[in-house]
Amino acid sequence: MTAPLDRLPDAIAASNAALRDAHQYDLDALTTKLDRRGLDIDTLIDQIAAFTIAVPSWGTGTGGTRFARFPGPGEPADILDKLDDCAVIHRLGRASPRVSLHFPWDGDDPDALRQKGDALGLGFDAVNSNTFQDQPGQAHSYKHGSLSHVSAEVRDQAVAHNLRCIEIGRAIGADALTVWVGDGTNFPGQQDFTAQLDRYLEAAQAIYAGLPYDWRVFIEHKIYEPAFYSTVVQDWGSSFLIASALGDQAQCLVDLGHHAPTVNVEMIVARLAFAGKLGGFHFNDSKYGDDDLDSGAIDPYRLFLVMREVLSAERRGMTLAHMIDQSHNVTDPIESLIVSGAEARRCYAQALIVDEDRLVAAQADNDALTASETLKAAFRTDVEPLLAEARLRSSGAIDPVAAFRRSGYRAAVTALRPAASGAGGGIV
Ligand code: PSV
Ligand code: MN
Repeated sequence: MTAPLDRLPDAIAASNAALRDAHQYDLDALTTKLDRRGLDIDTLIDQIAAFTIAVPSWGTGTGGTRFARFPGPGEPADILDKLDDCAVIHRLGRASPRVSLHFPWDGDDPDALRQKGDALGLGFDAVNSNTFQDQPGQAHSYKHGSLSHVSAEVRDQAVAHNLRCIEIGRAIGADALTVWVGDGTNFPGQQDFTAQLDRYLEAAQAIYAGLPYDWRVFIEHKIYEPAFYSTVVQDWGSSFLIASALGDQAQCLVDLGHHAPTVNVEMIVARLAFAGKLGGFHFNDSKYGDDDLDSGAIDPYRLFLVMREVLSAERRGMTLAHMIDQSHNVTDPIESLIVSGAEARRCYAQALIVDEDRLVAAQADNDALTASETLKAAFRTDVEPLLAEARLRSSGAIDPVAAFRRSGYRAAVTALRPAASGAGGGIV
């Protein structure tokens, strides 16, 4: 029997053969259009290919809500299966050469992780620590918090876990740690806001002290959940304050879904970049709260506006970690992650073709309408042929989801992997 991953080359070749003529026609038409604007198609394709985004190991399994989880067929049984799925995503979409791991969800065996990554041609992005759940056999519970807990023993345990994440990360070639804690309160008066932050900071300093000199630590904020009244690191202001208190190797991570629905996230991104404290992203989309829906699924225009700020920060020399953080409840996670990587690239490509001179002139003239239309002109441009060509030039698929379905990968792994249990709710 053909090994699941070995099904991809033929599927990509057959799918591309069927689509190649139509793709070339579309690419030629777009080339003509962009040419009129003085934009060179090959330069754009190179820039698009250089934009990569890490996939989250935890996103390869079917996610769930607080109410239930409905696993799909062929769910990965362990981190090695997850990495196989990540390799599929990258081989088809060519946008995600790195994986972001989460510990202890992804075990504690750096050698096995590194070997598997090397065998699949995958690298590792920021590692994430989990001190928002208890693990079997754990000495102290995180029920009432972790880094900000009233008990020094709990805080020490959470710090030790973060230091272990750094150790594993070093062994697998990662160079950043993302810290998100669910610490907070459900009741006014449950904890003292100031004392809680003070304890958090002291614990975060102990983690920071264990950072290798060439590492960064990303502080991820989130408005609410699991705590509903107050959260210790609830907004970009707190994140900035913490990252500033820690030092130069600490930066802020913006998870797109971690803000109130009407908040101007692109402006937060711009502010953090201005302050030199923007470290990276967790891309996803949301309708109401931290929905963790697929990137660009709800508000692609906002993703585009965020990408403009990303591009602007990168043009000023900032190095940003682009990662996806999604929960796939009703789709095949591999397909969702392929499409999400492409959506991020699409918005990045649209940001690349913004007529910046026209925009600057409109701003100088206080011509709000022209300014807005200039952005929309880029956003309305169908850049799909550029994305497809970037994939094609790196041996990927013109239409990665079509090639994935043609490959029969999901059915092949379903035959090999144990069926997952759907019992219980909870996050991915
Ligand atoms: C919290 O909602 C979060 O965004 C953090 O990044 C966690 O690490 C991840 O989701 C866990 O699913
Ligand atoms: Mn996140």
